[in-house]
Amino acid sequence: MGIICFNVMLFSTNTFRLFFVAAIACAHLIAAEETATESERELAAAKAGQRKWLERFDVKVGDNPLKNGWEGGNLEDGKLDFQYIWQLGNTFLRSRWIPGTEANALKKSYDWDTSEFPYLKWKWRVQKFPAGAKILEGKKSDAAAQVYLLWKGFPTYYVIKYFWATDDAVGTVLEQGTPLIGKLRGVVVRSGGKTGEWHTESRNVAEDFRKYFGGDPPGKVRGIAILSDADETKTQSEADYDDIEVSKKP
Ligand SMILES: [Ca+2]
Repeated sequence: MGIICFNVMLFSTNTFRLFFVAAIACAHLIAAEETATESERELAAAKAGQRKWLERFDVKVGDNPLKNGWEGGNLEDGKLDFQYIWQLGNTFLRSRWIPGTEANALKKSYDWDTSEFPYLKWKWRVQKFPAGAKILEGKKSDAAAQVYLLWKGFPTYYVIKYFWATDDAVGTVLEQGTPLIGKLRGVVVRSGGKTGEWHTESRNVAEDFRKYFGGDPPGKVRGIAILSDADETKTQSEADYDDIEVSKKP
């Protein structure tokens, strides 16, 4: 469809109006095609009980995420910058770190059994990387996009963070916490790259838990969070999120 539309637009340059009409028509066609494909995929997977949507952000632009089941994760000052953005028939969530705040974060309670649905999949794209950030260096530890999971064991809480880092090597692992407070492991799953490009991640969360904590998860995942920050580097940090799902297969 993309090539056909490109050609239509290329050969519709007689007048600006024709070009404009062709461009709009192509945008609708691409959106319709993506929607149809996505709908078919969703229907088939749901019918087979293979996956469940956690969040697609397909709500009205201008809505407040805090009214759609999400809570502010920035407890210090409560300042947040999250917006629903609509493009090509789809709505997604944009997160932009506000200078002077600790982080731009949202969290949502979501119980899910990783023994039944081990995979977490989501789409994200970075708009602005925090320049000079280094995950393992406390005074530079920022990332444009992060997805967190929480397990409530007793007495230990467990957190796995998935980072899209500025330039740390993929596979870099951040270790924080103690058994009495909680243990956190953060892994860089993507690093750098072009801004403005969507990427999809698929993680076997049950396997990651065993790998990073050395045993099975203490029950279900209890919550998920997304975060952008640049408070250490005092630069900028911005990313988009969409289509978060859990599934039985990658
Ligand atoms: Ca969406």
